[in-house]
Amino acid sequence: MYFTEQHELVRKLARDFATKELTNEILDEVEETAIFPQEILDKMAKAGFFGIKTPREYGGQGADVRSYVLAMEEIARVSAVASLYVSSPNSLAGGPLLLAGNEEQLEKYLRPVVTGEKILCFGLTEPGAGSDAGGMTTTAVKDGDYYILNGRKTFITMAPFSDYAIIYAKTDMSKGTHGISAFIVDMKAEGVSTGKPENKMGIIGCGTSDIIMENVRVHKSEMLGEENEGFINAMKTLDLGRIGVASQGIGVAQGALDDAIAYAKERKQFGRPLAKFQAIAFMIAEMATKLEAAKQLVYKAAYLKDTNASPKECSLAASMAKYYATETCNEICAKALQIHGGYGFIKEYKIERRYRDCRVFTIYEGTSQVQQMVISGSLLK
Ligand code: COS
Repeated sequence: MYFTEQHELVRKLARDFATKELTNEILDEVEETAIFPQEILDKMAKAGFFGIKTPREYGGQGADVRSYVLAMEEIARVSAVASLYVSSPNSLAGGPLLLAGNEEQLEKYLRPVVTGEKILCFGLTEPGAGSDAGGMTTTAVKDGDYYILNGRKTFITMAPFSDYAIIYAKTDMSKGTHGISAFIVDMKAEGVSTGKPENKMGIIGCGTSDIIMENVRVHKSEMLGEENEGFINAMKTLDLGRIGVASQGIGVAQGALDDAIAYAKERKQFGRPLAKFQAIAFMIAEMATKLEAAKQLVYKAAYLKDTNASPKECSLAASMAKYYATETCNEICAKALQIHGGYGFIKEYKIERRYRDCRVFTIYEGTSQVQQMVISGSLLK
């Protein structure tokens, strides 16, 4: 309903890429080593996955949000961690630049992100400011043509190997969310360091760490957008980011449902396949129905963005999509694992990894409770 033939071609391209390149052997190795192969990243860049929505003038594909959603869904269906490498350049790295970057910044930072030559991470969260993003304490104090940044960002995806970070910092402590600005910080600049990569439950193969800034001098030309407009930049970025996480949710859930159906047809107990037991068949019916509902929410949110619906409508739809798709994904993965019985609990079966990977979907880029705040806030104004 929401897609054209062109969109279906994008889906096919992403599905073919995922099934051909993201083999079980490679994904098992990623789990063991916690390193994602550069060779696959190079192929992803070449296939255009890092700039799906980026305009062609900056090296991207110039496609729309629905194309992004379909690519994310198909890649996440095979590997959640691989889909994170697609979402980052399109969303949390590319998003703030496309929203507020000037021509020079777009050439310098966006183009190499799209080609895969550089990695840029998104530094919003702090140890004391997670859901309350506006409560950040990182400061940027003006000193001539420079700003001096001090503070600590936490849980930053890709920080351990990023070339640059978009850092949100307070430029006016008295103005709350209206006193926050965005800066592009060189991760090799004096005073920047990263914490140790976190030992995570899932999404293994994409490092996450703190970014620590001690008297880091950032030239005023590296400010992204206007002074004190950073919070709005972060929120608008997350409006798209949340559609990306929702797409990961429907992709991983589809993979889990596929696994559950295959296993239920093959595994025999009491002399017949599990699929012949109504308890299992009805579980599968419920999983499939909820997944379809989640997909419709995600596709609608993308469609609204593509058709320039009002920012409020887009924001509401993105939060509903993320909330429902990621909660549903967790439910579907738990049920798919249950259908696998004891085999679901061992690493040999893919469902074990999907179950761990999707746990973060209801947490990162705004918890389910933050989505409920956005949804209820829009309805109860
Ligand atoms: N688009 C444009 N503007 C937005 C916006 C959006 N999506 N969301 C908020 N704003 C604006 C508001 O309109 C408001 O402007 P005014 O003061 O002029 O009315 C301003 O930003 C502040 O918004 P609000 O008062 O709602 O801010 P809060 O401090 O109450 O925080 C939440 C709102 C909780 C929604 C926000 O802090 C949030 O999203 N937190 C989660 C952060 C997150 O997702 N972290 C994950 C990081 S990436 S892994």
